[in-house]
Amino acid sequence: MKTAIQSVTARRVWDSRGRPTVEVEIALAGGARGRAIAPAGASTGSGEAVDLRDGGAPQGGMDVTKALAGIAAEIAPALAGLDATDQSAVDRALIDLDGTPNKGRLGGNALIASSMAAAHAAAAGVGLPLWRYLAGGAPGRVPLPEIQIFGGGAHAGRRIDIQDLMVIAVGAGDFATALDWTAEVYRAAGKLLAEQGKLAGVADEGGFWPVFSSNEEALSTLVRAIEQAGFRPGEHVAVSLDIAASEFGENGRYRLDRENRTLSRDEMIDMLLGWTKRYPIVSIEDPLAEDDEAGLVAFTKAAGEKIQIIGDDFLVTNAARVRHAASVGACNAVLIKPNQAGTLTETRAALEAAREAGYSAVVSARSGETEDVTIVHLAVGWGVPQLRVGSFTRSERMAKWNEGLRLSEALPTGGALPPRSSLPWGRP
Ligand code: 2PG
Ligand code: MG
Repeated sequence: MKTAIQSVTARRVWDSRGRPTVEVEIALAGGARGRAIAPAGASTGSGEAVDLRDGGAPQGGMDVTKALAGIAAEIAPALAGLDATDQSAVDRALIDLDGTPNKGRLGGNALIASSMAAAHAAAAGVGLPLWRYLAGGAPGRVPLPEIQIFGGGAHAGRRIDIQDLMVIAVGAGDFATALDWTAEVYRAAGKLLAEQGKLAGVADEGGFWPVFSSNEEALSTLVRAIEQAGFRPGEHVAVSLDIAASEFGENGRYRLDRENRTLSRDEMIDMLLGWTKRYPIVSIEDPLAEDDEAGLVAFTKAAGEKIQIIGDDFLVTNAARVRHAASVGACNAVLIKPNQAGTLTETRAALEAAREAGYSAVVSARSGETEDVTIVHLAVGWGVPQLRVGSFTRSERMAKWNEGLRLSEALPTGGALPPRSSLPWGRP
């Protein structure tokens, strides 16, 4: 069988934070090869698959030699001979071999790189680009980009409490235009900050790291940047936030260091609802902490008709969690991060659970990334309507946007974005 796995090899490569990570390369009997690199989060949910890192002093404890050793000693022999086109069999073998609920024994990093490399090899083995292989006959479609302009939280020295201030070019008709508009907003934002003397650096995902005195100042500056770039806020370009509230909230209390105050759950919800009234916000991710289901339910009840409410730390790309969230009415969209799940099969299951629940979905990169563009193919092949990969600078981010441009040329639908009516803010 040409698509039987012949060899699995791993190498240590480096991510966008200069930390070691895992690359897996799989060769098939017929000669086809595929490879993939594990990304890494910094503001992680407690329920996600955990990476296997060496600990100790070298590389700040982040080295991956144990993960590589596990691939050579256990994963390679277990996958040998399996049909790479049978993704669920490959992933089942990985899950069984690891044997832990959080994939901590062999490492989520070892598992996701292996799982994605198998998909790349399988696609090459049957002579298809990855997106088309994953689409399985469906037409595929480019996703609407969600792009970071300002970074904060754990990705920017906690200079502001909230983690990501992003834009979505809701008025753009095609992928390339969405990127053009975002580039203009990014440039305008940088100019504004420089004029105000507030430009402190660049956050982990490439967005500006500003010196703001409050979280809301970041929001109003972003809206001004949209205007100065020549767009109508909310109509052409809208605002999207990742609050990443698990980073500063626990037991229904939310500590805003920047503003030197602590909010109750209800005060946190009121603050966010106030923002949604004053600013053209179409989407908010992790508005409350992962341990605050009651808060997420209350916020979804109050704002879910109008805006997209994404569960990241709360849902961790887990189908069972998505089903539970739908049963209690928490969130209305799921972030899809393959390395939170640990295998492509489980990632896909979370997406299917979202579809069954009527939830929207956003494929997302991590704050630690590489040149690997697998997630763009997942979004296109699986028909996920939105894609988020950080800012509009730095090549680990631009590699994904540029791949989206290439796929726009290859797709039957070209660069056409999902119809507005299929997105949460376009529903009647
Ligand atoms: C998030 C991600 C991406 P990290 O919180 O959504 O911004 O961050 O990869 O650090 O978890
Ligand atoms: Mg998040």
